[in-house]
Amino acid sequence: MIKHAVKRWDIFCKIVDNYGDIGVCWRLSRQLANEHSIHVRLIIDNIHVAQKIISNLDISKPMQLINQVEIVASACLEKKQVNPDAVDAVIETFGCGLPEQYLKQMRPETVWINLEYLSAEKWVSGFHAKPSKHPTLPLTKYFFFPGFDENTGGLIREKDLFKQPESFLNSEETQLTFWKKIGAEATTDLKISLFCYPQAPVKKLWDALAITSKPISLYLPFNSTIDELVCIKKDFKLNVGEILKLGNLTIHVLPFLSQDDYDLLLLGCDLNFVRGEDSWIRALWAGKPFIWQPYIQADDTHLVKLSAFLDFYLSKANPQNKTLIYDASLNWSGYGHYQSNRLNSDIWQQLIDAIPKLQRHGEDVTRLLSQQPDLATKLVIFSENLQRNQV
Ligand code: TRH
Repeated sequence: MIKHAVKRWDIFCKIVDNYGDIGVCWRLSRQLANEHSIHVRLIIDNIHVAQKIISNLDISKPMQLINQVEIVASACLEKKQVNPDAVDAVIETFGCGLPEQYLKQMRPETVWINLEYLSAEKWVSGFHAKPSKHPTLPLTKYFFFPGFDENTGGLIREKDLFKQPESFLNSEETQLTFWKKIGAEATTDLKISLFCYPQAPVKKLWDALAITSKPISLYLPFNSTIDELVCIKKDFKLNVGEILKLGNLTIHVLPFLSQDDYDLLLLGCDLNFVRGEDSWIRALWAGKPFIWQPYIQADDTHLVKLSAFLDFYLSKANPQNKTLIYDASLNWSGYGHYQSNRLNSDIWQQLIDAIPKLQRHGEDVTRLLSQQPDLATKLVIFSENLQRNQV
């Protein structure tokens, strides 16, 4: 049992693909355990993928305590080593479903919440915190929607999040140590990080960056989409540690970083390309200009999500910044669809030139959002209110 823990929560994580599911669950679990003194049991279906994010995870151990979080391989459920007897709240993430046996053992008073995907769409606040009764068992599940306005579940944000940038950005020595640690040289180049899905027009971006007037270093943390992404030459492969020169652009292939180091990379760069859910929000907290690529969905649903976010993010931006970020984002995500009416070959050059102005805008949005309560805090309050029947 974790020291001083008064409540016990089970968080279920199903890894669909990529790293977002476990990325979000791991951040949330750590925060609940460390800031809210909750004994969190994180139950993961694919411990091998989880190891990418929780680097000190020992895959030979079905149960282990890391950073005050008890990590459990879901195989333990089958062996009936895990049950909801003494659990106060059960968090099902992204509609992953709960095992039948576990569900049958749940007490009616146990709080059951489904943590949904993040979206800035307007309908989210209307659906946040709504209940749904189980068709046969005496249980009610509540839908908790993260979001950008006060009437949603908020965004994941740790208590000390903004202390880190200060100490990182104010110390040259800390920065030097960081770049060395991740296998990159410190440079005075303009710095860009790149994490995207293979559909992004990477080659077009690189071609444009190669002929900019400024030297640019682009940092590419190694991940499973790199081979599909890189189509510069036939049969070309990029390996960790490799440095590739294309005109004024230097591409550094980094290892896949720990979550904490990835956050620092976002902070250390002048512009970040991010994707999915978790890196998106970390880019927002870094306060640097960023281009977000949503997870690609059928019927271009991701473009609806993208537009909703841009409407929010750019609502107070000046007209030039607004047009620029909108066009760059649609180019990046809607490649093929928006090419004819939106594509402007100078867009990436314009984006580079606008970085200082975009940064000021990014900082304003970050400041505004950081005044709202964070997701973990809202989740804890919501769960306590449910226990007292006050929702
Ligand atoms: O990996 P993703 O594409 O995850 C996606 C989304 O969450 C999507 O909504 C979901 O449906 C799908 O998964 C299943 O992108 P995301 O959300 O940014 O998650 C990446 C995680 O990996 C995030 O926690 C940051 C972390 N990361 C590192 O720890 N080190 C790295 O070097 C990099 C590049 C990322």
